[in-house]
Amino acid sequence: MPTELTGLTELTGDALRERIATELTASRRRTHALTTDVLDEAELSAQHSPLMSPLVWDFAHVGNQEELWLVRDVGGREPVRTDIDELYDAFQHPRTERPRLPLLGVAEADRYLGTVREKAFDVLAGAPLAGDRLTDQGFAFGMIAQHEQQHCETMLATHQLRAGEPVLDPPTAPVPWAPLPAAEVLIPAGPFAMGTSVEPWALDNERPAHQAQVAAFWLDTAPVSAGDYAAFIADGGYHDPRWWVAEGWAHRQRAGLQAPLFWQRDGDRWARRRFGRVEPVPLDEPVQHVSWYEADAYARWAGKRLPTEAEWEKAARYDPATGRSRRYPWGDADPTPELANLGGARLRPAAAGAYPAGASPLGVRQLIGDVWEWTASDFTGYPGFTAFPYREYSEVFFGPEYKVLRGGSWAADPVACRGTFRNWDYPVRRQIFTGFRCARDAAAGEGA
Ligand code: AVJ
Ligand code: FE
Repeated sequence: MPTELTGLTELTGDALRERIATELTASRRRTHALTTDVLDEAELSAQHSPLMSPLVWDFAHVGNQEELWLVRDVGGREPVRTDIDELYDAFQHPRTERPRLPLLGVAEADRYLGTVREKAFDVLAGAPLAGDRLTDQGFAFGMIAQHEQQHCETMLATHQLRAGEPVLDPPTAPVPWAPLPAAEVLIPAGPFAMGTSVEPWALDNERPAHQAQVAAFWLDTAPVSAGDYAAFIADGGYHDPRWWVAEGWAHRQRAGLQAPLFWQRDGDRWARRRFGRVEPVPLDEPVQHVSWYEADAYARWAGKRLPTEAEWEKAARYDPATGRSRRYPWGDADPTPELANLGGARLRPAAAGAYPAGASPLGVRQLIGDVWEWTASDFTGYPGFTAFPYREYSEVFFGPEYKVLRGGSWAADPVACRGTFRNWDYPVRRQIFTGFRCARDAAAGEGA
């Protein structure tokens, strides 16, 4: 029977409280860096795309979720204010409607976030860190830190859609890189432990650990590059219905898709707009801003297919030497800047082939960080799934309308990214930081 990780060191007591405080503080620093530090009231209140909320909505929403779960639920404290709960409930108002809501102004929202945070820290000082699912190892605090970081990634997608002068400045320090030993890696057949029952801050849809079976398959060593994707375009890929599933072809025609979002022709080359600057598309970088339909069409053109979610996770976590599933491709240790491109500062993926130290035991690179990877799978609950702590985090999205994305992008924070983490979106979506890699069946006798 395949097993899950055992190498995790559990934090307890003051060390855990300190870790929680660090994560909460880091997420708030990032929230401010994407809002009040760089944009004025008008820009923060504007809707930069009908797909996105005004940034002031995300800003107050993260504070409201913190109030609901940490101040009221875990802390049992008096509400800070209940009159705004409805405004910041994502299920009450679709994103298109949010700019017309009587939202808090920036200064008032900032004060609200500060008041809630002060109370949350007060709750943290005395909260039980064990006893039930919400308190065990500080789960609710971990959930709220992840929630804020997830909204920071969403806010970066809004920044990318925003027209106007650039306001974000990335560092340019080089990243570790080494040539790929081979273009594909053979993943052997057999069962492995998928999902988790022991990762303290894993969300409901990652649970429980269960045995999954995959046949032997080949997986691309690195995500598909912009250069490879440009070859698909040059070969007429957007004009050949053979490569597209029926709904994808209909969508490609209706939406007039010609290339990834943010790409434009520049003579015989491709340029892209990235956070307000136009630059040549770096051909060695993983392609970004493609829909599931485009990824699926590319894979068929290449004589391949998208990996299933189980295939992706086996490639990312399975250690053939021990039979154990790891937390990350490189092992059980938390991500570092040498292992993966996470955290959002770089504003771009690293070249395909980067982070050799972050490779999986079988040698697959960049499974964590750089780009979210579309998988072939619909978003569903694992066997034994129970919604926790609220159905609207995951369960209401289960079904065939959503495709699963894995691995986290350069914009995902380490606290919201791990080998078991599952993201999902509609197959037409391209504003998120998404790419993909391809898989293909192994021949009889290969990897058996
Ligand atoms: C997991 C990224 C799909 O943004 O809709 C944020 C995360 N859930 N607030 C989303 C989330 C509630 C979610 N995704
Ligand atoms: Fe949210």
